[in-house]
Amino acid sequence: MLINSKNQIPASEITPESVYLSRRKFIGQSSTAVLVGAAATPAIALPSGWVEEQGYSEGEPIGEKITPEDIATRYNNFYEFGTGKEDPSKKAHVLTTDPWSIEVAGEVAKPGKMQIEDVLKGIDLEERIYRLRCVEAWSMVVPWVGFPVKKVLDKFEPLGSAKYVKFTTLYRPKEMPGIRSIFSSVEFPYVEGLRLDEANHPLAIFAVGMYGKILPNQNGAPFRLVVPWKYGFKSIKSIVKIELTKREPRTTWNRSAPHEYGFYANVNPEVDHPRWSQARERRLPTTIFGGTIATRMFNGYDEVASLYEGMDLKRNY
Ligand SMILES: Nc1nc2c(c(=O)[nH]1)N[C@H]1C(S)=C(S)[C@@H](COP(=O)(O)O)O[C@H]1N2
Ligand SMILES: [Mo]
Repeated sequence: MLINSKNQIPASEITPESVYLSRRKFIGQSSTAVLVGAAATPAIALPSGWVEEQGYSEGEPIGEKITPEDIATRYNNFYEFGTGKEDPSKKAHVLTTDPWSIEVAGEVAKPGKMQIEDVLKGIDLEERIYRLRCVEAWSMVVPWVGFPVKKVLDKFEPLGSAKYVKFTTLYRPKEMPGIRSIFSSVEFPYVEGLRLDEANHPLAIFAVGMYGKILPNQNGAPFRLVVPWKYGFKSIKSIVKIELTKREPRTTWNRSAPHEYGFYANVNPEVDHPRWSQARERRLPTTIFGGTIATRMFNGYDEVASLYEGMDLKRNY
């Protein structure tokens, strides 16, 4: 299993010498890790040397290597910045991510809007090495820094009536040229959703970093979803709103082409996209020989299968 939650950041490794990575910092204190965004304390992310010490090997299954960082940060899908794979890395640097607030609404006992620093207060950061399988039939292996989605949801106390979670990306045309473009193929703001029990599964995380650093804008800074057993489009970036709902939310790709992109979007080699096979994938970086590997049910994360017991996954694609 591609998961490496052993790598919680030990407080003892958080030293003053920690590297400056951005204006935001991750601070570990006893059992807490706090993301602080104060102009007065321009600072770090993770302890210096932490990434190197991990070696990125323990959590890796045999034969699967971490995708080089420069590929994971330059080959992106983030349509708010354009539809080209290199558009996000070229254009997302203008995005302002500090300050950043997240609104939690709907079927919760404690709705409200919080600064990201407060949302993350008291939550431990972990490294999770996950496969990312795009519906376009390419994949990567990415070391995320994040924490279970459940930890955030629980703070707002979901009610018994909450059955789904709807996530919304920032809508800021001034900083997002893809939104202004007449060529855009989807509607904005980008919206995604999960069933509440899917969101509460321990493999579903919010990421605030990758490769031991603060999340680059093109990868969804400062706060994005990562659901490794589903096609990449479910892993919505730069989230500003989380809504607990009674009914299945209408999601961006499902709205734009319902027969091609379902609400569930579980990785499934047996259910082809109407225009191409999903049986195999190109693991990036692809060699000049262009080989592919077999795609696995749930992207290899079999432990989620019980979430779908009794469901026809061909119909609920
Ligand atoms: N807001 C938003 N989130 C998004 C997308 C997008 O266009 N807009 N693209 C999705 C798709 S199709 C994929 S494959 C992943 C890619 O994540 P990465 O660029 O970090 O690899 O982000 C997903 N999240
Ligand atoms: Mo994707």
